[in-house]
Amino acid sequence: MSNPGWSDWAAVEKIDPELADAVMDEVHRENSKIELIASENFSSPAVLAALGTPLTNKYAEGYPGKRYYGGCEHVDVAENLAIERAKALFGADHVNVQPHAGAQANAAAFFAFLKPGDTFMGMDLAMGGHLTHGSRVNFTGKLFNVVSYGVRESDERIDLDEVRDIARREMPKMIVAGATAYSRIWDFAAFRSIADEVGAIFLVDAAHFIGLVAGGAHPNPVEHADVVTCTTHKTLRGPRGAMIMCKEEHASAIDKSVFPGWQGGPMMHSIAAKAVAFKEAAGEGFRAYAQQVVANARAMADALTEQGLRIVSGGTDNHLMLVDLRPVGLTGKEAEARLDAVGITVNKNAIPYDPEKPFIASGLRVGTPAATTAGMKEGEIREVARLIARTLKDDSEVVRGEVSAQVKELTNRFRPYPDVV
Ligand code: DSN
Repeated sequence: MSNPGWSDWAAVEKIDPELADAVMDEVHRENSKIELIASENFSSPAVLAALGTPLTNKYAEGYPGKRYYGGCEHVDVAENLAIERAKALFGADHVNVQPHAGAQANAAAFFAFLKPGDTFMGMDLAMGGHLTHGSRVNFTGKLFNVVSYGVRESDERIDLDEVRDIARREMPKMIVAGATAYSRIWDFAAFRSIADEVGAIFLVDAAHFIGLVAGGAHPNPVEHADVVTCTTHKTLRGPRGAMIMCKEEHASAIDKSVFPGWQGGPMMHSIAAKAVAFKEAAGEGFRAYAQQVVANARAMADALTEQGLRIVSGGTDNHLMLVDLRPVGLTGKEAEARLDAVGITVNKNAIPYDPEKPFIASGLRVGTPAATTAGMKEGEIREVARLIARTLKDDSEVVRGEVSAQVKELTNRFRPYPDVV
């Protein structure tokens, strides 16, 4: 069956032209701008096709073989494929593929081990952590007693002695490693030994770098942590969603915490698309992709440094970097808007010890997963870095025009959906 009736874009255009326009405008935006938001990527046609299937129709509360609804025999196959593929890809004892998003995965994982009022330790949002690692405005900061670690001011890297000192003093029940804006490799073994010393559960939020793990371009946290949460749509290039991997001894607590603890019916269409993404990630092409993401990030960091910008911690080991804009006298907010105007998409981001408020910020976060999917290699990435630097240093109309033209030339050659014109 090559052209199933449900996958009919023309029907959307006919029934809802307003919505169809918005979707196509977004596809054109993705095709015509250079995408450098570190948490974004372009999923494959196979992942997109699996998302748009009638599996969205099915209620399947529970788990394969133990559902609260009839008629689950086929969605059971889809969920088991996703589970078994993720287990093989990451060497996990147990995988739950139902979390709708990273924050829900973290909520379920936290509540598998913590009660309100318990102490946990995570990386400060202002230093690169995630909202769900204990920010005051997030449920984690409201319900738990949070103790945070950051990075050293001198080299902007995690100080494991400080992490150990805080852990010994505060005796957290859980220690969380992982971030949204940290460009260095985590020493998972050291975190594991600190967690063991104080009797804490060790959780790694691998949302950002999990695709690099799948492609062999980053150490695997599953070998060290009790629990690993991650999203499936960032470096892993799957559908928007998440999953939790854990040691067998925690399997029942994690499953119960996801359902019925935090979620109702799983999104079976999304789980099917996760299965497709895991199959893609197990292939040789994905290994090459992951290595290229890291090579491109290094090329970007080096080229931006040559242009006089400062990269936080002096460089990157993964798919992203933080750029300190103070040498060019711009805030993150100004730089984000200026780059957007020439067709380069990034996000403003606080840098460690940032004097600005987060909504203004002194930095930009720059990542290479999406541009690498679009086909860019080191040569093009260095060219993009030069365009970024030129735009940040000179706000003239002439420069804006020249850079926009060069962006257009690049996106004509490197775009995620070349068949859409
Ligand atoms: N919002 C994601 C990011 O941009 O890193 C994390 O959840």
